[in-house]
Amino acid sequence: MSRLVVVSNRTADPRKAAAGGLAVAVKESLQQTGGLWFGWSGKIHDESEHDAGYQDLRAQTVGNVTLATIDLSQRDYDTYYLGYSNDVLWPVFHYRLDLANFDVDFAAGYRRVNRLFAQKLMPLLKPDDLIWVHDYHLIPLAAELRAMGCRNRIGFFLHVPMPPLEIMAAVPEHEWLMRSLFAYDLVGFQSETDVTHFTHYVQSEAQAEQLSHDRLRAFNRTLRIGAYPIGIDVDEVVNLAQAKEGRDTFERMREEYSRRRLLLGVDRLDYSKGLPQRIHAFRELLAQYPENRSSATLIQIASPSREAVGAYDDLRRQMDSLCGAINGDYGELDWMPVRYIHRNVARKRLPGLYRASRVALVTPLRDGMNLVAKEFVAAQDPADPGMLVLSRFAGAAEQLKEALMVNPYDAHGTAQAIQRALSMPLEERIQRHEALMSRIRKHDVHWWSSSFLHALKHVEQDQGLDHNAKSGQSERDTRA
Ligand code: GDG
Repeated sequence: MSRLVVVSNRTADPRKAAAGGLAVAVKESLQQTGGLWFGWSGKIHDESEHDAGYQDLRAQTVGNVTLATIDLSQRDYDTYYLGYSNDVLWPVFHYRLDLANFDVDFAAGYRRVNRLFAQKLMPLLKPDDLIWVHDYHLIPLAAELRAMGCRNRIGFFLHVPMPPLEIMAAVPEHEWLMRSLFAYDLVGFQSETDVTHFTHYVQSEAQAEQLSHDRLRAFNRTLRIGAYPIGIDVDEVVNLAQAKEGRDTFERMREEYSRRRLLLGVDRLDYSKGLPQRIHAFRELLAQYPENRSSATLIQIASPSREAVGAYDDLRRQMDSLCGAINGDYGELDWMPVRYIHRNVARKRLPGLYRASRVALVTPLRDGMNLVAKEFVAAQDPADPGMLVLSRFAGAAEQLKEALMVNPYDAHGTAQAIQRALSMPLEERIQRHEALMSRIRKHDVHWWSSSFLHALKHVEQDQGLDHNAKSGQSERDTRA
């Protein structure tokens, strides 16, 4: 059996409780075959880049998995990570051109670190390794590896949305980025909408030929594409909801809110998640349906994220002010409409909190998938389930049709849906929950990684690798 090599911006220790979907999925697939997980250590080398050894690879073996990491210099961190990844690609891929900061130094840093990753990874590879690269930080990695002679099967999964052509084309390096994807053998997206956007882009901009529903030919290469919606580890969430910490949290919340109806939001504090719009919608609920005053409470957990990027600071201030205003305007001596928690909550406590909530508000303005929506459904009591209010702009909306779907920009319509969720009869809640749960179970995280890896193993490898490697190289040299 081929060894699996996973490459992502950051790695995680397989012995520790996983922090989220990617870590769970990667850990499990790596442990099955044994493998290598390569990425940035999370450490910044603050000395001069010319100091010997700062880019040395550190390897640590845990069971049958090797974690191999490198540090980044301050300049690489500023340009590749904060700059191009999180100040260009993240906003653009979430349709926020207004927040993108197109700086040529960022693009150069992004190329430099992708090349560095390839240089450090290349000597570790064996000929029949299967390589799986994750997310927007590493789009050009396969092209860099091919330029160094790598002929392995390489797959790529994009966790964030693929924007439409008109948005993608605003990135100065869009052609290079999209061409780089053709150095992979398989590119996976979260949703059919993402696949459609990518197909439309390469057909219009690169005269790609669609050979079949999942094969595209352009830049002298054939690429397999597909939608592989990421799932969750359902049993893990169900078990955590029933374990001690889960039950304690559930009971404490039910007691604390015995006279109230609890609504819940759990997100990283990120502008893609639609948090200010959610507070507006909740305010609208209190205005339109006064029976919720003194009765409905929204707990909004917003875990700190990317605080070194300016747009996140603005969002933090905006949330502080919106939550302060709604509590000031509507709060009573014994009731506050919003409990806003700008801290991380322990993973073991989340399922109990999900289960104690009547309604979850998962209303991103744009999201690749959104795992919180699936976790909330999995944690519910099937005999008395809470209801999911879901943005039509989350990737999860393609699968979770029985949620109450909303347009998060429409505060009035969202408030109506929240009211409907709060007053939904038990029978309807049970029916919707059953349908949602069966879909979440069928397409869980194990299905996700095994179906992607199965497709990658069986993809017919294109023979045009050398040509692609050369064209990738010359393009890079002229632009670097
Ligand atoms: C990207 C894409 C895609 C949240 N707050 C806390 C906490 N969380 C956990 C949740 C969930 C995870 O973090 C968040 O996952 P999402 O899918 O909602 O969002 P992103 O982080 O933006 O992830 C996204 C995902 O990649 C996977 O492909 O779905 O679209 O943007 O698991 O439970 N966990 C803990 N404390 C918190 O306060 N412990």
